[in-house]
This record gives sequence, C-alpha cells and structure tokens, in this order.
Amino acid sequence: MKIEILGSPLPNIPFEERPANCSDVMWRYSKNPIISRHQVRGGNSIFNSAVVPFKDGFAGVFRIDDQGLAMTLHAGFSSDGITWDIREEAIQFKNLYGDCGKYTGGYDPRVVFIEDRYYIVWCNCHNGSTVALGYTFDFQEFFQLPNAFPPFNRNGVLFPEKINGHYALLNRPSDNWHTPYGNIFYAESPDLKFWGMHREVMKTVQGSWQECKIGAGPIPIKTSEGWLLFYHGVVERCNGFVYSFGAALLDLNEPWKVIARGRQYLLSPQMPYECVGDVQNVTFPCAALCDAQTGRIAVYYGCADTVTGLAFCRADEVIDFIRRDSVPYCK
Ligand code: BMA
Repeated sequence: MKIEILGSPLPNIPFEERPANCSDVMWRYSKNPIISRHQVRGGNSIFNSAVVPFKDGFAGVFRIDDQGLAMTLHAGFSSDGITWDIREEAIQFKNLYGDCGKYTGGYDPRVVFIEDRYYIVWCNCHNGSTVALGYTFDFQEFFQLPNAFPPFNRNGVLFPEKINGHYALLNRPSDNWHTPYGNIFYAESPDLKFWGMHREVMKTVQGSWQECKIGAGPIPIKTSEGWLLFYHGVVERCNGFVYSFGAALLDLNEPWKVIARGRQYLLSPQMPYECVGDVQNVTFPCAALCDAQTGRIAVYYGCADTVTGLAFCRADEVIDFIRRDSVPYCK
C-alpha cells in the first residue's frame, strides 16, 4: 500500500532533488547554510529555529544568541523558505498567566498551527530551563501561556492536532545543564494549561548515536503509517557530545507506542559548518515542512549552534529506511 502524508499540499515547499551521486535517504541543500551567523545585526548566531507555511509564503520563530550570548526569539518571514527576513527586535510575549510562565529568554523554538492559531513551544529560562508555550495569529503579536512543567525539561514538541480529545506534547525531562541522560515522554492536556498522564515514549539506545539523550525535533508528521517523528540523539565521544538526528514512527492513536525506530541516523555532523562553530558537531532539527501531495519533506536544523541548514527527504523513503533497520526493542 502507498505510504502517504496525511495533510495539505505545499507545492511551494523549498526542495532540491537528491544529487545524482548521493544514495542517502536525507540530503543537504546545496547552498547550506541558508542563514548565516551575522544575518541579524548584533547577533552571534542564528540556529535551532522553526518555520511554518504562512499566507503565500512562510513565517518562523528564530533563535538568536546575541553578542552577550543572551538567547532570544525573533519572528522572520520568507517567500521561498530559503531567504529569510528576520526581525532584529526580539519577540515580546504578552504574559497571560503572571508567575506561571515569564519570558526570560528562550531557545530551541518549535511552531505549529492548531485550529485557529500558531503555537510556539520553546525552552524558557524562567527559574531554570523548562517548556514554555505561547501563541500568535499573525507573527506580530505574541501571547504566553503557563509553562507546561516545572524545571527542568526541554524539547517540548506539540502534536499538530488533539489526540483522543487532548493536546499532546512530547518533552524531555532533564537537569539544569547539559543533561548526560534523557528519554522522550508524552504528556496530555485538555486546555494547554494543565498537563498530565505522563508516559514514556522512547529511551536512549546504548552503543549508538542516540546513547546519552534524545529529544523530539520538528512537529510530528501525520502519515498513513503513523506519526513520523524526527528527533535528535546524542553520543559522548572523547572530545565532547555529537548531535545527530534520525526518525521514528509512533502509533497514530497512542503516540507513546513506537512502531519503528531507525537504528541508523539520517544526518550527522559531517560538513564543516556542522562540525565547526560555537559548539562543534551539532545537527539539531526543530522544524519540517511537508507536501502531502508528493511526500517531499524539508527539515530545518541548527548547525554547530551557529547557523541554520536545510535538508531534504521523502516520507516513504524515510519510513522504509527506519522499518528496514529498526532498533530491535522500541521502548
Ligand atoms: C542542547 C540545547 C541546544 C543545543 C545543544 C548543543 O542542550 O541547548 O540548544 O543546540 O545542546 O549545544
């Protein structure tokens, strides 16, 4: 049976065909990186950022670390998904719930359209890193909801629709710095304020690229086979962490159940802009655009905590790849 993305067509998705000399399931954009570290005045780096289709083009929320290394979020707009006009002024969130979630700087945003608005989930520094939520209708005015969890937690990723009547959020409980461990969990909420029913989705895999910690990446993509989830995995080598990314397939109705999970990574730091930068050897995906009509996917990923790259794949090929060589135990 044909593997399909269940969603809307996106004929203007940024996409480049696989180069003739490449047999990889995922391949990089030939003009990477698409966003340079100095594209916005006063910036030190622009990476780990999220984009969505918006009006006739695209909009996004970008992580900029400034030259004092303060981490802030900035709106950006693009007509083709490749050339971005990113606002120099940081987003100011209108805080709707007082002490429950103040904006004190943010990083690693994800953006998703649900029902009538664009939700932003990011890592907030309020009393320690945790998962913050907010929304916008127009990428001009932004509102902040309560933090989903107390510190420490990161890599919050909302599903693009309610599951069994509830909002659903992948997350990664952690500690106060570069957690040397971490598994992906699932939480649900009736109203985006109260979160519970925590379930474990996936553990790390010893002796692999996903050995120390894993974290959900872009918004899961609904397919005929299950939710296609791209996620990053970290291994500690003798001179530091290496961040690669791969994919898993989660059950459509019970997404805490893993159907298949790639043993091999899809992309790992190999190009100079992924290996050299403020933090060496990091590829960190935070967004994916997909075209349901053709199965084409474009993944946006941070490179070496410095610049932003783009990589491409096809949903059916990724699903075949992770089914063919799956981690033997899924939990
Ligand atoms: C993680 C996050 C990411 C970063 C990565 C590598 O813990 O902070 O923002 O890309 O570390 O430094």
